[in-house]
Amino acid sequence: MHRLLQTFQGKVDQELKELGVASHCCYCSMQCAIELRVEPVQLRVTGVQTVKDFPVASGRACPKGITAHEHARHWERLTMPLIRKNGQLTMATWDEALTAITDRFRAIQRNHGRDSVAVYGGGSLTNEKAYLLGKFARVALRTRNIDYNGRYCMSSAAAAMNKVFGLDRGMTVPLHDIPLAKFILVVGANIADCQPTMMPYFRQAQKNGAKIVVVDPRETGMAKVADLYIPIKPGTDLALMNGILHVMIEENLIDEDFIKDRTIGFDEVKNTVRDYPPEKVSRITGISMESIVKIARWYSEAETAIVYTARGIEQQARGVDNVLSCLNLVLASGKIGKPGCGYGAVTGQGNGQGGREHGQKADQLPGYRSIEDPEHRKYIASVWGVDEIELPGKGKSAYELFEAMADGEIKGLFVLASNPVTSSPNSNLVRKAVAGLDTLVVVDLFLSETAKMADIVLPGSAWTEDEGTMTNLEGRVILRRAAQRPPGQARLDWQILCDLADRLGKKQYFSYVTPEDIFEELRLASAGGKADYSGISYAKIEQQKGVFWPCPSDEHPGTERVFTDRFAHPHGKAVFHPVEFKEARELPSQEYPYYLTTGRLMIHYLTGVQTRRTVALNGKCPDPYVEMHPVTAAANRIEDGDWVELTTRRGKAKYQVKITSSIRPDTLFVPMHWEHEQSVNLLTIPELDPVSRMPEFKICAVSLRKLKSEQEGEREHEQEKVGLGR
Ligand SMILES: Nc1nc2c(c(=O)[nH]1)N[C@H]1C(S)=C(S)[C@@H](COP(=O)(O)OP(=O)(O)OC[C@H]3O[C@@H](n4cnc5c(=O)[nH]c(N)nc54)[C@H](O)[C@@H]3O)O[C@H]1N2
Ligand SMILES: Nc1nc2c(c(=O)[nH]1)N[C@H]1C(S)=C(S)[C@@H](COP(=O)(O)OP(=O)(O)OC[C@H]3O[C@@H](n4cnc5c(=O)[nH]c(N)nc54)[C@H](O)[C@@H]3O)O[C@H]1N2
Ligand code: SF4
Ligand SMILES: [Mo]
Repeated sequence: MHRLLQTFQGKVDQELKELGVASHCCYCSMQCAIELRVEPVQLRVTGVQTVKDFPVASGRACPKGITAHEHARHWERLTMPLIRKNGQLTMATWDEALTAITDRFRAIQRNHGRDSVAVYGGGSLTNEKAYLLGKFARVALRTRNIDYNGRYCMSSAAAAMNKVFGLDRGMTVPLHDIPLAKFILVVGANIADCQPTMMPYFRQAQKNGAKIVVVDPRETGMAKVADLYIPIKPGTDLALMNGILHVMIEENLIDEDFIKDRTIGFDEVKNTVRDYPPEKVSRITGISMESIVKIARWYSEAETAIVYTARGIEQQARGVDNVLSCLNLVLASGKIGKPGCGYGAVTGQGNGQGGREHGQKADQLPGYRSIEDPEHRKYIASVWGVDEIELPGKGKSAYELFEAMADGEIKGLFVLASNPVTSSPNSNLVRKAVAGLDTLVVVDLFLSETAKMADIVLPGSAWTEDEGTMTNLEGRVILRRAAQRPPGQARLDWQILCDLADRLGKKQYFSYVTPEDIFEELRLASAGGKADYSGISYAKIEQQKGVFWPCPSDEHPGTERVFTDRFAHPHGKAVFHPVEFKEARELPSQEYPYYLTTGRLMIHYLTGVQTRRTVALNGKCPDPYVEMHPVTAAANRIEDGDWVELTTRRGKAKYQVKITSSIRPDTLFVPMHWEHEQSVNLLTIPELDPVSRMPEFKICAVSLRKLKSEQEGEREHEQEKVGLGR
């Protein structure tokens, strides 16, 4: 029976007018459960319904979820392979395209070494595809250079959690613990816009008596629900956290027993934070001493508490240290490993969590194994049936891959499900680097900015077409079923990888009949690793409505709460890390007088390739803009709707102004959801965190110039669109 029809068994409604297929929204890390309504003759998805009896969002979905099926059948969807001929992307057969890719990659690798071809993945891929992409790089291409967009996303939080806990599972407790917390600290996370269906958990917590504190330079939707909103100066959160801990120590508010029994390294942190009295921290952060003391007391006095962080503090060149400063607080409070207590790095992409566990990161092998650990290498080599010495070592991180392309060290690039020309910092350099490649291959649904620059574009599969598992922000592994076939000649991503591996002479390692076969191999590969999925199966996921990893055996129910009696380091303790405040790399100056920060809007998703093609969403917000405080606007004689040119040391871009008092007067905000000359990454700084290699998307110095009129702005804007591409 066709795989799609197996999916429908037992779900066919009475009159066979519509089928219901269990799935999860393709966008953010909540992975809200939805049912795809499918017209059964042509197997066409006609709509989406929310699902009440699935935990996580319990019948809720945001406007993106309700319309998430639309882009999959947008008229611009790629349906044929394309090859660049005489400068133009031209329709081609699969045979031509796959032959061209293998011939060109082989020639590059022959002439410049195996590592001269790089692979770049994404966090919207299912676990099966992410796993397969890692294996494809290491076994089929045998290159060390594979990384993915999660480097720009979760890498700082992941590195900090690994240092402190010995394990990176985004959230240490499930969402249903939020209403149990009596205090919640949210640092640099705009959950109201980025995980909208999580908000009812916070409201419930407040009803149960919780106090919520939100730290953000913008008074976001999240900040508006807070009991205390802290409009922090960008880049100074670490000082604030050290200051809060200073007060907790001074006022004897720490949990001495927990520190003694379950942690190591507190004394050094104590010495460090001695230097962060409220007066000093208030000067650095712009936050009142009263607020600093209040947070320390609220946190300590509450019986239960959870701290959440997201990209606001993580996407900085001190992102790891920023998270470490938050984790020092968590450990000193002793509020972790118990119901209603813990920490969460709020994962971003649909499979941001699983995408970083199974091998598309430069230094990782499946199951969160290290590519530099001889035992780990040996195990994965045995699962894959290759010799350990054939496995390449650790490769370059995302932005460093583009630097290596600019230097001519990397000459070929294979991109699956990401738009890095738009989403990388300092895109002027990235554009040049990519334009200089010998061969760029992009597998996507649309001609994204990156795909437009490719030599070969392959039409891949949308989320409604591919079966597979995703791991949500809680660490819950869920399953999406396929509901329709890819349009035209588009193919399933995993089959494309298998076809290419076959042509590269590696067929025996890539023989799968279904995604479930890939998952079965992933289970084995993850067995005994930190992210152990070996006890998870498709059937169990359906039965239990998701399974939390680690889940090391068939009998194991999965692990909702981690660290209940020990942390994941071999000694079982959590480790404090002293961290000192340092200013951001670029501070406002006379020439560039404001901070520029970047982030998200509820209506759009990442580089907007999908949501800008969804009429109901795009209609609400078709163009980017810059948010500016009324005081800043007045100082520059700017009115709402005026056009300005923003300039940083790296580039220029033009935006319409939206005046709002919800932002600090010293800070401008531009959302990241647009490509080409509207992309804010023309302006961002490629300063990287020394440990996580995360770029500083959240802070650089910017100047603004008012354009004479809206027309002038628009005309220049139109003119610059011409002539893009390769
Ligand atoms: N609607 C929508 N939802 C999404 C996404 C999307 O594109 N659209 N993307 C998904 C992905 S991949 C991710 S990673 C997540 C991101 O989720 P978030 O990290 O919550 O979102 P951002 O808007 O990037 O940044 C959060 C906040 O950080 C603040 N910030 C900036 N600088 C600082 C600072 O120095 N200190 C502090 N404390 N805060 C600062 C910004 O003002 C912003 O409000 O969202 C996911 N969900
Ligand atoms: N300035 C600034 N830049 C940022 C950030 C920021 O906050 N500020 N945030 C960073 C973060 S957190 C992230 S996660 C990155 C994200 O950056 P990107 O990875 O560039 O994000 P997307 O826009 O989701 O790109 C996904 C592409 O894959 C395609 N696609 C989606 N699903 C599939 C699939 O299943 N198969 C195939 N073949 N294609 C698919 C889509 O059409 C789209 O073109 O951006 C980073 N860049
Ligand atoms: S975008 Fe996120 S919150 Fe909205 S429906 Fe999709 S998974 Fe749920
Ligand atoms: Mo992200």
